[in-house]
Amino acid sequence: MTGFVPASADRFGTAFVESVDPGSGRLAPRAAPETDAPVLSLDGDWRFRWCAGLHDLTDGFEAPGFDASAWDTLAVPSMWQMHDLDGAAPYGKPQYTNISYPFPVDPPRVPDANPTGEYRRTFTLPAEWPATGRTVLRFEGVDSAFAVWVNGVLLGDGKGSRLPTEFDATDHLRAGENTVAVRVHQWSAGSYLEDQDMWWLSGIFRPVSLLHRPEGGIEDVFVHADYDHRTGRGALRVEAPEGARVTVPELGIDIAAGETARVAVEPWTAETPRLYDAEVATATERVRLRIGFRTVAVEDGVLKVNGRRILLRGVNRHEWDPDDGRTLSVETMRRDLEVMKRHNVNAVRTSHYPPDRRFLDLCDEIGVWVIDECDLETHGFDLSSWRDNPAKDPVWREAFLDRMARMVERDKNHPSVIMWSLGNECREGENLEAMAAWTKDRDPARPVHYECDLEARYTDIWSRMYVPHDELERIGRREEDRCEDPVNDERRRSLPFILCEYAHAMGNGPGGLSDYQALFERYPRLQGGFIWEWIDHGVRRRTEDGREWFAYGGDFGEPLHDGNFVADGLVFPDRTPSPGLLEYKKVIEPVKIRIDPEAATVSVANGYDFLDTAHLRFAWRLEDDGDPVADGVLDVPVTAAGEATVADWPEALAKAAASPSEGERWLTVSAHLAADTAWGEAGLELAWGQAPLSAPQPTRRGPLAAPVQTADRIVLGEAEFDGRGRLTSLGGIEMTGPRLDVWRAPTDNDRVAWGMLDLASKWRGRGLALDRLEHRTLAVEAGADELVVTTRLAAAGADTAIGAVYRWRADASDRIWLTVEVAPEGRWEVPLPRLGLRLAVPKDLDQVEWFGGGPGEAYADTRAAARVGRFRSTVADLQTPYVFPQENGSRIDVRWATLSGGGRTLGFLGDPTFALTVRPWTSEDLDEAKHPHELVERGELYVNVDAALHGMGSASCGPGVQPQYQLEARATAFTVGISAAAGR
Ligand code: IPT
Repeated sequence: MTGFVPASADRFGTAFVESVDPGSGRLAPRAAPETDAPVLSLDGDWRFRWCAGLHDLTDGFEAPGFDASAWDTLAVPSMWQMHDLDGAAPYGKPQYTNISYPFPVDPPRVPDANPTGEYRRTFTLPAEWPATGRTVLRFEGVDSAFAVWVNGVLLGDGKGSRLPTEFDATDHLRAGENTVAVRVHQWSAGSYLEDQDMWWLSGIFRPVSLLHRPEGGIEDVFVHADYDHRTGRGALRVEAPEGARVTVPELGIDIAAGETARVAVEPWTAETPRLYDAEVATATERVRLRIGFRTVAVEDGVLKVNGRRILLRGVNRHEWDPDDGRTLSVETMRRDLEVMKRHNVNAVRTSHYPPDRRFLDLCDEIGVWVIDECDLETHGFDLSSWRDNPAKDPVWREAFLDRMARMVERDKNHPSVIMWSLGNECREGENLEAMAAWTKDRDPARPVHYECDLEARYTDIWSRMYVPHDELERIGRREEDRCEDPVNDERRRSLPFILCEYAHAMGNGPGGLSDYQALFERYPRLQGGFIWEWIDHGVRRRTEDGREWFAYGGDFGEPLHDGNFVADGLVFPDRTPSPGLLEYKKVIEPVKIRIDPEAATVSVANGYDFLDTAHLRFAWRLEDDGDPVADGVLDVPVTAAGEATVADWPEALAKAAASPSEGERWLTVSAHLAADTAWGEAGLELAWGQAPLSAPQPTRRGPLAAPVQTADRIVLGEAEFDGRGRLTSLGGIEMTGPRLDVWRAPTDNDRVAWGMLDLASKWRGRGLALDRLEHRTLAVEAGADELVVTTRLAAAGADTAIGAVYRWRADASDRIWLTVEVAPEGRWEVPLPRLGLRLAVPKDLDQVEWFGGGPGEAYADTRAAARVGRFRSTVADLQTPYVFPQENGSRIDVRWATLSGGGRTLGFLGDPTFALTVRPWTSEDLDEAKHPHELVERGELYVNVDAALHGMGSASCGPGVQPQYQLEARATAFTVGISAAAGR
């Protein structure tokens, strides 16, 4: 490491802003553990002035006598662009870009329009503040460059937004009242290193504090707490100032700093986050530590913790709050971890910067594996072929090293941190290699990660993003394409592999998770991955009449933006789980339950890496057509991690299963938390399995009725048709349709495809124009026992078409049966969005009940979480409010469904199943809308009864829909029964 530059008075203004130096006047980075030395928080209201640029600064604002009483007040921590966005937005607005820098790429220069915040506050040094020792001013995070004065004296300046900075304020403090002034610039040379895919926001956004540093105190500690799984013993050694003692009362440890104690311990893992309270003390200071014993190693080509292979069921987590931006409360951090753990997530990559340090305390306590990633991304240089990329320019070397050191030193004592990541998307360069070398030297006990080290020359694990399934399988077999250099090839082939990003959770999807997980479970080399990403970064707004909505790129009038690409998380901006998270939970469930009806057994495979199943309770439930028949508990012998057990059905289950079934019978076995944990309450379901115990019920069909034709209509059983063969009512319920429909409001995965013509554009293209098909009736024929309506669907200008023949029959059950024979004509080179029927029905039929897959939405490649059962919902609750409106809400494998209300019921019966959506708006409305609050309910409900839908895939960033989930356009037929009554 190069040294830290001393402060000098001319280091502010342009020279400072555009300097590649990471800062001046700063103290060396350190862990700064919790201490008994006095601490004074400087969070709260500060005086604030927003300036348009460096030409607009306030002279002398740092002087103690300066009168700032007319200035605004602004909360510290906060981000200034997040203020009053529905009102005057006094400090500018957020801007979102993904890869592009939002300013001309001319490093290290930044625009003249460089919004700057001037902050001031006074504070009173408590009377008991020690007169000896030093006093340090600590900033946990300031975006992006800042200079600091105490009582009018410049202490120094800093860059590196998501990293801590400390200044020594001792010589400039006085007893009683003091003034601290901070000038923060939105743009700086540092911005070139902070091109993460997120909103550009500024300010003192993490806490600020004043720390007393006693003489002979503990400036820093470095805990080395290994675990030897062969002996069950931990080895503890703490680097601390000479003379310090280290005590761990629970373990009877009392050693000097630098000494090693070896004792039997319970190891720390993400599944068993066992922490030991420890203290490191000198005569003048005591610091508190929470120690977790664990050993991370790459052995035999596999990443192991405590001697066992781990499987990362991870998410990429940006820090986001829809009201406050990247300023997060501890409650929000805890909530993130609770929601993750409740959904079986066990790992976080802190994309793409170190999080608020308190988040890592919670990771230690609650238990997740963390890849701690440095605050570094230069992605925007990609757009100019990586010319002048700071990663390979020696001028930037110190800035790179500085960032890494500040992260590693701050976070080195966290057991949850199992890997250091150099950053994201900076391509390759010597500065990255230097970071890796420094890190390995400083902390040899953790592997180094960096995705753009393509031949894994300086990383310890091979990492990629968005790899398609087939290539991943080759990597799993260690049969990947060769590196150019044979030496690199051999080494890389020996490394474990992770997907630091995969399955882009933008909008509806991601599809194909089950298939990824199957590969992770099959090949030891594939150690899992991290979904992109945890949360939609939507900004909460309100309409004038008070309705909530979430803004994305472009909603603030940004001249350059990347639209809703910022909304690609597993939870919505308000942190409610999306269907994607529920799917992920099922796919990564820690135990796999398989029911064998023939053998009358349940097998439980324990997929935890460390935990046995003692913390789980198993339950069974038998249902006929979704109606409860019997339930009970299942005794499953405690099963060790990685082992499987087969349990016989209990007597009560065997007996109930042998009773005659009323309808389709399903057995569900589920695993629940036996007792409360830090993140979930007793009873929380973590895994389940299902099996049918009887075949689907055949539908009853009576003798067929004959169509009766009058002058202007046709009557068939309960159904009435107009002269052109269109159904107008059934059992007195008026309706429009059903008619063949193939359109869906394109999903983000249909729409966005970097560099390729996206599917939605092909669907809309002139050759197909599936969004504007016209229906033409070719013939209406009333036969002896059926009405046959022959039609053709085609769009103006298009030479492709779909032939559709509707065969209507009525049986004695008052049900009408519709079989649609579909025959695409012309050249079809792309899959269909969907294939099904659409009809409009009265608005009051808004209570939906179905027997089939549920409770949530599910599509061909996102269906793991859909279980077979009986579900009820209002139409409103069937909708998934994706931040950008798109196809959503389809229920899969529906055997039957009813829509009721106003004393009437409309029933649909599958042959054998269909997919169902019910909406108060049309697919075209969904397609048109840019935000959910723009959708206006129409006067009727729109029902889609679908034979099939094209899968979701992950093409918004990554591979598209796998072949087995594509909806091929080909000749086919499907049947549905409709009645103005409930039931079968
Ligand atoms: C990848 C980025 O690493 C991540 O930050 C995010 O932008 C993601 O894409 C898409 O949401 S990089 C991409 C070019 C593969």
